[in-house]
Amino acid sequence: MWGIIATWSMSLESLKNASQSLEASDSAAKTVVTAVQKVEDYPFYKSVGYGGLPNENQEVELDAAYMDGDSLAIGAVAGIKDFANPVAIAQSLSQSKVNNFLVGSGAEKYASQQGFKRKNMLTERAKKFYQRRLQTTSQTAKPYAGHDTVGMICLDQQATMTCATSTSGLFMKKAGRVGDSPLSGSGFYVDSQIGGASATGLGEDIMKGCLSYEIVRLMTEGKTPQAACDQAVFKLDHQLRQRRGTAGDLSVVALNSTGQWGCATNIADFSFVVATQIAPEPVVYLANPS
Ligand code: SD4
Repeated sequence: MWGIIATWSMSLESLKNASQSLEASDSAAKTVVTAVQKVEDYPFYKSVGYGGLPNENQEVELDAAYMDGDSLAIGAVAGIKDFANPVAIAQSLSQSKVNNFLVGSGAEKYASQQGFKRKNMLTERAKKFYQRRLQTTSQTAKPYAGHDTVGMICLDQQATMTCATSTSGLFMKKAGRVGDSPLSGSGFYVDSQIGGASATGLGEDIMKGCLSYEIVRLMTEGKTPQAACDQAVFKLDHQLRQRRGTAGDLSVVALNSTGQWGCATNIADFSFVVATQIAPEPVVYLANPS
């Protein structure tokens, strides 16, 4: 059995290729990194990779992670500038015994030493968007509330599972701000013997519930991916509303080791994409709060 699930409809094209790779018995490692790279390379997605929106200093700082569900190896980068494919750097970091999570200039030095491709990730389009947004933001004092972090979980025919995330984080974030996406257990987690999960939304709130690990933990107890996603998102949303009156956006996807999948959200029309061996043509679904 193979399967792949990804946050947001922007992952559709990537999953078409991923579906073919998995059908041809490619590894989950190669498939997930290639699929996330494709999203990173596309200039019109405003919160991932090239064309991602800048921080308050007009710099594009990217976060990404990779996890191997067999060895539980993790690699991650945060606040990295001027490199084309943060997810590939994260995967490379997962292969070391230590120094798996590098930030800022340390991550850039590593990427450069390893020969990763340098690229100015700020596009003219993103600059213009920034300027327009700056005007409205200073009038309404509302930060950007778009949510398009890519997170994918993949199961290959050899029963290995992997997952990966990549994001430019919140638009107009402070320099050095890190969200949930590169944090193990919050933005992602995968164990080939059980399953994996990935989150998107307001990182500051996702971290409060270690959402991805919580979903995998619930699957370990025997819950289906759907039941685990519902329970984890509902509980955190409830806790936050009870204690401070509001909850940030929380959306998750999950896949287990048998290819069953699930999703949950507390926002309207959260889109995600799924392909499995049983239904290999990727389908975009819309989820709503239940
Ligand atoms: C973050 N969770 O940096 C990310 C943002 C996100 O879709 O998911 N956007 O907080």
